Amino acid sequence: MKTSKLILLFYLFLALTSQAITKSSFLIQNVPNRNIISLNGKWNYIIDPYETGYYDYRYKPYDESPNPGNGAFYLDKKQTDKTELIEYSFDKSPTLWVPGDWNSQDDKLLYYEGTIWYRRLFDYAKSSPNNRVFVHFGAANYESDVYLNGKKLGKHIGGFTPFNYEITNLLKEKGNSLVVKVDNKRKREGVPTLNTDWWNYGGLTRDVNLVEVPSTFIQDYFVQLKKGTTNEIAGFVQLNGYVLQQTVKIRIPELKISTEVKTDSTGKAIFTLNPQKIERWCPEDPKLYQVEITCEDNKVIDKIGFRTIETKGTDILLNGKSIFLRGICIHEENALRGGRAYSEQDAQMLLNSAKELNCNYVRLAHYPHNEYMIRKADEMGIMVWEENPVYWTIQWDNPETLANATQQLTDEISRDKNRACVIIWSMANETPVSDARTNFLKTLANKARLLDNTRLISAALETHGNPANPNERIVEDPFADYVDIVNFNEYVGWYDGLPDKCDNISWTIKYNKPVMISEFGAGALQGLHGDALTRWTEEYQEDVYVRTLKMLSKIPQFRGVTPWILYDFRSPKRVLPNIQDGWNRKGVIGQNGTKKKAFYVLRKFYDEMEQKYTKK
Ligand code: GCB
Repeated sequence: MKTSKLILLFYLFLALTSQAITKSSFLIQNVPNRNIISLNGKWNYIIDPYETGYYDYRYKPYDESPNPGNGAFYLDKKQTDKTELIEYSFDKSPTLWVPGDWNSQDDKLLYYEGTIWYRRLFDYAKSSPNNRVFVHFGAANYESDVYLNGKKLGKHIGGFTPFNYEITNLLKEKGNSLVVKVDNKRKREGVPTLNTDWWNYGGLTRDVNLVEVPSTFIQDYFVQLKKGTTNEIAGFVQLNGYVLQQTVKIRIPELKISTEVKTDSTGKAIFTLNPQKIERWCPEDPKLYQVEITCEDNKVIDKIGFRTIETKGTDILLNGKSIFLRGICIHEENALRGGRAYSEQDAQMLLNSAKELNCNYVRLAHYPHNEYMIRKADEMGIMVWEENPVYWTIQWDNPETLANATQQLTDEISRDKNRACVIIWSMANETPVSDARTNFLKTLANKARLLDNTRLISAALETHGNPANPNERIVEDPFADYVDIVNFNEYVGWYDGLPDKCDNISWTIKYNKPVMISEFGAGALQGLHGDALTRWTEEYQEDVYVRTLKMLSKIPQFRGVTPWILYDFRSPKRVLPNIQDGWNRKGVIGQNGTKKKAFYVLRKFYDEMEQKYTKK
């Protein structure tokens, strides 16, 4: 093609993308390994509980008005003329650290639920004039409106998934103003909804990066073992840009294997690789291979592990071998800091604690955690359950709520589909049985299977009793028919009777599937001691652990457990003075990092289970 034609095409493409600029319709895969400039650091902020910077006095959003005037905060207006009325100033406002929740950074924001405006100024020189630039947010809780240099880039809903916008045409070399309105008000129709048992941390809670890519670039790819095979690597590559039909090369140097495929008119190509012998990823040897994907102007490198995960009858098979999942639930929180976990160090700390328990598995509750967690787990050989924030009572009949939950699930899978450690996509937690609920969850499960058929589907279900037999617990939920592993939460000994009740419980579980217990536990204030019948003592919690593990071990299909929870965590629902003080105390490790007695009970149990399963 002649250069002049190419240039024409390029400008045509630019015109098209600038029109579509308010849509964040796709995610860029593997941002950490791209050409990125971090926008982490101090951002000016304005607390705006009445959303004065967003709505005019008739409550019309400024960004729907052709002449927003001086009130719209996103315009980031400066007082240059002393007669002009401007009632805000980012320049004179304090700063918050990004990434990070706002609640733990300033006492007066601890309970704040509402809007805060963030602004960050930056200069940017592209390394090549034809390159494209995106701004990428790891997550912002819950709703965010993003503006660059006074123009709206888009709105994102959902507190735990990434989003990006192209800013190529708005970017200046000097003095860019990136403004984000973040609103963490809980909403009835939201996902999650009004009621949760965790802290509603607001803000730009994860990394913010500028990503520079060539005009046509490798936007996405999927590289995993093909379902049902042990040595066939299969997947797709997706290009984005103006020359969509290209030759793409996929190479795994250590396996001495590569292939070349042609992308179609939509920029997509599927491929397979048949290496002679793959060292498969497993907790004992979390082997990751360097994978290189190259198109004309772009090369992306990732580290990817290959393993199979499937169920057979009541067994869970990792690489064909029956396993027991020695797990623990984790919230995305650093208890020592009392705030959202967001860094590689936080991930390392949390997963180290799980390793100390001799875990080979973690349940990342109750929403997608940051990417550091997943990548660390991949490196450390810890299998992962990821969860969509469909928690307790969602508006099952609201199509917008379903669309929202589906989008969050899609983005979670999109981000983490290349991580071998992820073995389970969980659709929901403790949702009340009804037709509307089951249809909602079925739609999600179908979507997850469509996007990724290489992993297992589950959900944390509930149990019910038998009026005729107080010692019988029944697991019977129509959604259990649609999952690969039956998981349920139970609190015998804490919400349901005293610890010795565990000794007499019998479980009725009719499914011929592996069974895991996604939660059990009891509250204990670290350092509070007494007899085993005194609530909130470490001894009470210890007793619940001893008896529960005995009780669960009698279930023939028992293949794993994730007690609730690794660390104490903040929850505004937990108000008991001198005991809870705003913290859920079910951690096996306290708020100060000290292990409780139950920690050692669990550790011992896991050592025994490891022995038992290595002998198998
Ligand atoms: C549950 C929930 C979890 C709570 C926990 C508790 O069943 O799934 O989010 O924090 O119980 O402590 O009551």
